[in-house]
This record gives sequence, C-alpha cells and structure tokens, in this order.
Amino acid sequence: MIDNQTICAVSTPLGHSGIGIVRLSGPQAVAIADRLITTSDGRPLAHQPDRRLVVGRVLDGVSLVDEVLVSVMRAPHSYTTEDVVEINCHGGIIAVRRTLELALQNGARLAEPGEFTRRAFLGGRIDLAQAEAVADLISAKTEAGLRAAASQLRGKLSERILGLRNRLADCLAHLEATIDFPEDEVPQLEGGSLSARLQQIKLEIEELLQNARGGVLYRDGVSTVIVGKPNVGKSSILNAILSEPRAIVTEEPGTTRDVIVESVNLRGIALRLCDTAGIREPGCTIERLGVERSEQAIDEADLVLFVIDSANAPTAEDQRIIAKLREKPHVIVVANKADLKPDADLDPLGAHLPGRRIIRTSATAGDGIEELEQAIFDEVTEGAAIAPEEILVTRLRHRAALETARAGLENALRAQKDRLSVEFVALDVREALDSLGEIVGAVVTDELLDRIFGEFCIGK
Ligand SMILES: Nc1nc2c(ncn2[C@@H]2O[C@H](COP(=O)(O)OP(=O)(O)OP(=O)(O)O)[C@@H](O)[C@H]2O)c(=O)[nH]1
Ligand SMILES: [Mg+2]
Repeated sequence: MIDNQTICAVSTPLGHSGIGIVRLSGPQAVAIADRLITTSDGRPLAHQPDRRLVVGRVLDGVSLVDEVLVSVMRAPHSYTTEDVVEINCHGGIIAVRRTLELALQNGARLAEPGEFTRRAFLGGRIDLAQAEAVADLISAKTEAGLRAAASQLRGKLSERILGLRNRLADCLAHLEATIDFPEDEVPQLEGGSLSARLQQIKLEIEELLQNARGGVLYRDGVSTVIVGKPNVGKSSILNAILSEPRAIVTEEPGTTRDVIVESVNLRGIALRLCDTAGIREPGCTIERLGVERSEQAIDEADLVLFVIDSANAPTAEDQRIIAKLREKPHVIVVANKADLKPDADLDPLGAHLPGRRIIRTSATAGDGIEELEQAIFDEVTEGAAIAPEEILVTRLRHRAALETARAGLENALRAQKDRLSVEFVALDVREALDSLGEIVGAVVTDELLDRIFGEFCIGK
C-alpha cells in the first residue's frame, strides 16, 4: 500500500548521455528538492509555478554539483498523482549519482523497481492493465508490440473489460435478488434472459482469447531454434533469414559449435532465432557440449526449424532428431539444398513427421526463404490472422484471467441448465466477475502487485 515516504531514483540509464533525470515523488518531494537546489531567480521551488522548467544549481554545501533544469508537478496532476520533482542534470554518472545521494541524505528513500508507476496505480490514475502497458511500452520489441502497448495504455483493453464486468455485475445483482425475493417480484433483466446474456458475455470473452493468441506473440516474441544434422545448411538458413552473413558457413561438417542467437523482426513478430551445432554422435568434448546445447535449445524453443539435406536420403542422425521433435507442437521441416535435387521425393520423410509443414529451400540461392518466412508466420499465429492494430490482449496473465472467467461462465450456464439452485449460479458468475477484475486491478493482492511491478526498471 502507499506509504507516506518520498521516493527518489535516477530515471534515465546511468552513463554518458545528454541529460540524466533524478525523479522524486511524495509529500516531501518539493521540500527535499528545495534543500539541494538553488533556483536562478532565488525563489524556492515551493513558490515556483506548476509544470514549468526552472534553471537551478544543485549544491553540496557550498560546492556546485551541477547546473540543472527542474520541474515541479503538483498532486494530483502528476505521473504518480503525488507531488513530483524532476531534476534534469547533465548526463554522466557522477553528477547524476551525487544529486541522487543528496536527495537521499535530505529525507527521500530509494524507489523500488516500478514504484512510481505503482503509486500511479494506487493513486487511481491508471488501472493495472494500463500500468502493465507502461512496462510493455518500454520493452516493446517490434512496432506492433509498441502499438499494442500504447493502445492498452490508452485504456482500450480496460474499456472492454469494464464493459463486460458491468454487464456481469447486472446479471449477478439479478441473481442475488432472486435469492432474496420470489422470482415473480424481481424485475426482468433488460436485454434478454439471464442465460442469453451470460452466453453473449462468454462469446465476447472467447473473442478476446482468440485475440490473445496473437497478442502474446507480439509482446513476447517467439523463441525459434534451427536444428539438424551437421552440414545441412542451418547457418546458411539463419543468414538468409537475417539477410546478413552472421554465422560462419563452411563445407566442413561441425562448423557451428555453440548456439548463436539473433533477433529478427518477421512481419511484426519478434523472432529470437538460434542457430545450433549439428546434432550427431559427438567426436570430441567441444562437440559433445555443442550437441547437448542444441538438444537443450530444442526443449526451450516455441518453434523448431528442422533442416534436412533434401539431396540425400534421411540418415540415422535425422531419425534421432525426429524422435526428439515428436513432442514439440510447432515444427517446420526445411528441406534445404533443393537446388541440388529439385525433384527430391520428400514423402517418406513426411511420413515420419505427420502434419508438419515441409518447405523446400536453397539457402545459397535464396530460394524458398520467403515461403519459409510465411510458413513461420502462419505456424506461430496458427492462422489467427490478427492485424497488429487490433491486438488487445498481450499478457499471459490477462489470458489466464480470461480463461478462468470463461470457465466460470460455462459452469454458471451448466448449473442453470441443470436447474441447480440460484446460489450456485451466482457463485460461478461471481468467480467470472472477479477474474475479469484481476485484469484491471479491481481485485488485487500485494503479492500480485509485487510480481507485476518487480519486472519494471527502477525510476519508472
Ligand atoms: N548447394 C547448396 N549448398 C548449400 C545450401 N545451403 C548451404 N549449403 C552449403 O552447405 C555447406 C554447409 O552449410 P552450413 O550453413 O555451414 O551448414 P550447417 O548446417 O550450419 O553446418 P554445421 O554448422 O557444421 O552443423 C556450406 O558449404 C554451404 O555453402 C543450399 O541450399 N544449396
Ligand atoms: Mg552451422
């Protein structure tokens, strides 16, 4: 909960930069800043106008620390809803750190990660989904991720959730009235029967869940691993997707020894692409370690690109990898070196990997790479076909809450159909209502807040 202390942190990365900002928030923010800053016109910050930049000097006793620009944003019209002071120092480590230390010596305490935004939430300026959007905006990996975060910060998701909650609350009020009064004395629900209304809300939650599939992708990206036996062209495929010679390619099997990780923006989705050492019976210790890492990378990946040499028949090494891929939900087979044997019969291979897409490529000629990218996109979006501008739900936390809400409504509808007593129906509707409340923070615990804001950087 909000304590009464004034918090303080450096809000910009420490290092060589044009400016570095020290930020204070809390009831003593202005008084503390006044103890370390002398403004150019001599008037204390307490008497300076709101939200204007003022020139001043940070003084450590009599010695000058920095010439600064200071702004005061008074409660409640500030980021945190409290009094906020921002001190724009010259960038660099020493002046910024000294200014922070002076603020601490004068009564502020160091802010926890995300504590400024936590105060904005506790002060009621933004809800929890919007607070999470602040973190997502900072860590967005693609423009699509950024747009989704910005729309969530503007309250698009919250609006939808609040609308659903209001309608569910009406249903619950109706149910509770029928518990307390005989049914014929309770006024009819507007907009259809109770079950029709619950059904409709459930449908809209399902739409949001459908949307979440794409949203989680745009926010978190996809961890993708390129595997195969040595020399099939894994590194060449990596280079072709990146359009740059990132990994060393040679005709010698066993060229790649360690996992190489690169990020690429594939149609708005952040792909974390790992090239690995070819998997075979290892000859030496280095190779054994490389193969172990490749196998571990398969375990951790969301998507596997399994590269084979389409010019040569599958070998025992291919079979060994195929066995490892059986459990993975998302696998694309890349039949590389198609230039060497364009009409290679891939059916026998397909029989070992039922249901997997097979794409023929020639990494050296660049053929099939676009088809491969399309296949990757289709595989990870599972045909959800979500335009980035329509993304509403991007966090797993929100998805889980929506799933609980849907289950609650399913139970409520079943209880009603089975003519169970109204109390049971009401209980399930209440559960759905609370789950939706968790998304916007109408229902929270300190533990949840610690988890969410712990992911933030200090100073935000
Ligand atoms: N003809 C042809 N040669 C290819 C193709 N892709 C890769 N090669 C060649 O195959 C050899 C091996 O390529 P790499 O990309 O190093 O293969 P790798 O799977 O990463 O090999 P390791 O790292 O040793 O496991 C190189 O000589 C490449 O030029 C292709 O599509 N067609
Ligand atoms: Mg390689």
